[in-house]
Amino acid sequence: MSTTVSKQFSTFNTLARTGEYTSGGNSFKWQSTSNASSQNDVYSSLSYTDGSNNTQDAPLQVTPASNTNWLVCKNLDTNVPTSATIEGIKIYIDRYNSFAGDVELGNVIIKDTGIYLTKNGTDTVGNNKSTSATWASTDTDTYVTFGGVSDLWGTTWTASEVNSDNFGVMVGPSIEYTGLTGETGASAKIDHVYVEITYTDAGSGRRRAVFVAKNNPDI
Ligand SMILES: [Ca+2]
Repeated sequence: MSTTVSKQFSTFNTLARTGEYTSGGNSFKWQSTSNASSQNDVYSSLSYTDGSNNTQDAPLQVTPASNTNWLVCKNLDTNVPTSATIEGIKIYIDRYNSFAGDVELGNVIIKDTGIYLTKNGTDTVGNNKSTSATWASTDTDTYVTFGGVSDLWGTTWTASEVNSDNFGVMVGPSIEYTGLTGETGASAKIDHVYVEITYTDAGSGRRRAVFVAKNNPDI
């Protein structure tokens, strides 16, 4: 019998992404990253900053769509039994694009381009679960999900790997806009990211069998 547990990430950071939009050392980075730890309409959002994360004048336009930094969410606050077999991993993300649109200036478009798990907190592993979805322009406090109860994202997992402080998910969208000045990406908002892990634990099943035998003299 499988068990599914819902777990919260406790460490969040922004991380440069290969091939992302950069100019003069500036890039779109996630700010206030720990705001993604709970669903409370307090968000992590992008800002166009230099290598020291000081805000810079954003490019006049970004077209075609270009990738931004990863938001890395890792370090679960509870542990899967070390004897367990991991059956599936499902990621929940509550996010939206707060840019309302402007008939003269255009629009800011935010799309999923990378949704990966990570084992070491810095490198992607397995499959990209992005379907290139465009982020909705209103916050409905609903979650989009990636993976599932029997989905290992195209790789293998041990309990110790998901228990590692560096296990997590890397969320990297693209940004695109034309005809605007100083769009920093602040309309890209992530409210909450969490994970469900499904596992079977043969070890606990054996322990239950021993308990029955010791308490039944007929066995
Ligand atoms: Ca939040």
